[in-house]
Amino acid sequence: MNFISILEKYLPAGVSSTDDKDVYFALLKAVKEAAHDKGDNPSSNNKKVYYISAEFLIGKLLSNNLINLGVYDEVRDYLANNGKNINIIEELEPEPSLGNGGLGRLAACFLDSMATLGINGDGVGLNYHYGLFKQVFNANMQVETPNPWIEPISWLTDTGVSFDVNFNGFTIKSKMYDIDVTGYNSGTNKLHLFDCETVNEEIVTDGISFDKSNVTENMTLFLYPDDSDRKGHLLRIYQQYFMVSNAAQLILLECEQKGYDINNLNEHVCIQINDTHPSMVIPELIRLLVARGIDTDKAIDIVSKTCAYTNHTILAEALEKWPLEYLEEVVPHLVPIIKDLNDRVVSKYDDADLHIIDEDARVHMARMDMHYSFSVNGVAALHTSILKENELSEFYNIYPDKFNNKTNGITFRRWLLHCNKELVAWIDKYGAGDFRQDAEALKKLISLTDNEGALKELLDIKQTKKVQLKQYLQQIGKATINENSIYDIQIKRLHEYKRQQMNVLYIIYKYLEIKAGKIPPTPITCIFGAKAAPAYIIAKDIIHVILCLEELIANDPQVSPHLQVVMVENYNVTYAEKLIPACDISEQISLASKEASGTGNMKFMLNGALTLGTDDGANVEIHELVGADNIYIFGESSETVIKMYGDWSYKAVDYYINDEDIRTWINFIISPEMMKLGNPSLLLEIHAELIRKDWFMTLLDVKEYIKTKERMFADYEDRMAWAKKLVVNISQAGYFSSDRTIAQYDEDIWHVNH
Ligand code: 26V
Repeated sequence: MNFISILEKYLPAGVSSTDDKDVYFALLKAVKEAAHDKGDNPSSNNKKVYYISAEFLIGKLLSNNLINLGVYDEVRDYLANNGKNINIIEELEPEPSLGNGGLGRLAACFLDSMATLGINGDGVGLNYHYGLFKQVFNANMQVETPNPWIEPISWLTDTGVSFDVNFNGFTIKSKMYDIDVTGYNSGTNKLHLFDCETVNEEIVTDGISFDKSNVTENMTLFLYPDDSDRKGHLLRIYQQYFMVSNAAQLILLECEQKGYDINNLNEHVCIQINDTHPSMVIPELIRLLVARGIDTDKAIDIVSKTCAYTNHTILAEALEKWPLEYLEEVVPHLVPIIKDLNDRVVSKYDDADLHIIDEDARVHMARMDMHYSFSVNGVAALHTSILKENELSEFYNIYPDKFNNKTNGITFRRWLLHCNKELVAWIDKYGAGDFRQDAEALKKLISLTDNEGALKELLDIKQTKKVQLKQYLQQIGKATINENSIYDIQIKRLHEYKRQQMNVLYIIYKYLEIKAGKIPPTPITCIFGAKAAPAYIIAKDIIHVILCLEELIANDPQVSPHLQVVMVENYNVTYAEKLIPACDISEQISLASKEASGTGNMKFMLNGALTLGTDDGANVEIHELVGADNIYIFGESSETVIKMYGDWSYKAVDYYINDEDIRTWINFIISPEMMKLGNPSLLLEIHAELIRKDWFMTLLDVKEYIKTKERMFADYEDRMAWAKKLVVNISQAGYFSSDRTIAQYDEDIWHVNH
């Protein structure tokens, strides 16, 4: 295939006399054509996997596709020879925000790895026109606005495929759009995004407000709209059913087209249920099989052998439980099936914790998944063992063989080849370029810990990436940061369990130290990026405190040369690609036991940052791989934390009363200087929360956190010793390739190529 000749077809006036946006559109069309020419990944076993997910945080697609098609360098040079800069063209692509965070980004990495490994497998989700939302800051607060991303020429292809989805007394016709998923040196898969004909963008007014009950017009406007009330909950159920009914109909249609016998569906199809959002696919598929003449017992058996469930969180509030009454209102035709599934469980087990429908008539979606799937997996070793031993132990006891672990991973195409070309050149120079085929080849770099020249080059690369980030932040008018400072970065969804508020207490501590004349040897830049769910008040309060601190410190000439706080606006995948390569310190400070895995931690490690973290999620595995000297671990263990929840022994107020330092830092939040900058009632709210509740135990770990962070800053001063630690981290990052994760899913669960 000659990509440039395909491209030139779409540039009739020649590239140099075409404006940049039209060059982007021409590239997009050429990529679509080349992806099509590559052909689909074949189904060697007559089997296909469908990865159903409410979120696919795919990021921008142009350069990722050029890399996967193997033409990136050629295109970059061709554009450069014609006076165009590929980086500028890349910036013109709008980023879809079809996800919240890790779960959605993981789904995108998995699609990339499935295509790359030649696994016949497609993603199925929804085509949200305005995505999650676009975050803007106003008066030091988050404001939500729509994030439109679909342009007249886009990555979506209208397939012409449509299904009828029946609700309570009305039907919505779907439209299936496809996005090509190119594999690296491999064939093409698809991401199917369902939309509906009647959706109406005009009903959105005043930020992200719209009539939540107007389902025919609002179905695919936003991902997870504000679900603080009944109407919001109902809309989520409408969306979820719309997604899975389309998925189930598509799966059966494809099987029929291929002439498969649906009595053997499980031999041809595996459905991976990504968290509980697609769980209704189980009763829906049973319903469709029964409608095709299969008896109920047999249909349940087929579906149970076809579906596999992944759990991504142990937070009780995130495990979906829908009131039966809501399901009766939205999908009355599923209710008898769900009741039947529950009756079968009740007749076998007395233990109410195993029942799908509880005494308050709520349907526990994860329980339905565990009874009626053949595989249940967690996403990191610690997470899976907590599921087995604590959270889901009743299920593990009855289904020990269903439980398995699949430690998450990240695609090195996006998180190394695309975002850190300088580091790739260094890896190539030192003979580990095979990582493209086999990520474990990075281990070869370990010998460089004694190579002073290579270590210096590595530090220079980090410096280059830091300067690039500084220039970007300057160019967009966000901030001027000091490239000679330490970049300390916490980027992830805003949630109390992730403890951005603990980082806030560090900043207050450091601010007061500097005020008292204790100047750090190297200045520090603390960078945050996070969106808060629109209805999550405390998360929004934490953003407010961060932004107030940013302003306070920026305007304090005594402190600002030594400490800076920057919270980037509308943190997304594109931002992550710029922040991660520039980072020195990766903040992974969740309360132990609460972060199922984390995947940012892996991206930072791969790009030469050191982890400051608790022994939680995949940090535990990073810790084991790099050894205690090459990671900064602090805080109470998951066992202790679980025990403390069990006996209710954590009392935030005791720390506040008994520890003068802690009292000083917390009270600073409502100090006159902060109250002047911020909204007093919001500051008082978060102040009270930290003292009275602090459900995620910030004060338990804050002192050890500060101590460990200070040790890290001291260690940073010995540049060579620091560079050695970076080498150890990069060389051990191969395990976290999503190619490894996907190979394990295929070997243990899907059996598409294995
Ligand atoms: C969702 C919600 C929605 C309602 C408000 C509270 C709340 C809290 C947590 C969640 C999380 C949903 C699941 C999720 O995103 N899990 C993330 O999955 C990643 C990929 O496996 C994993 O790396 C992260 O640790 C995990 O938090």
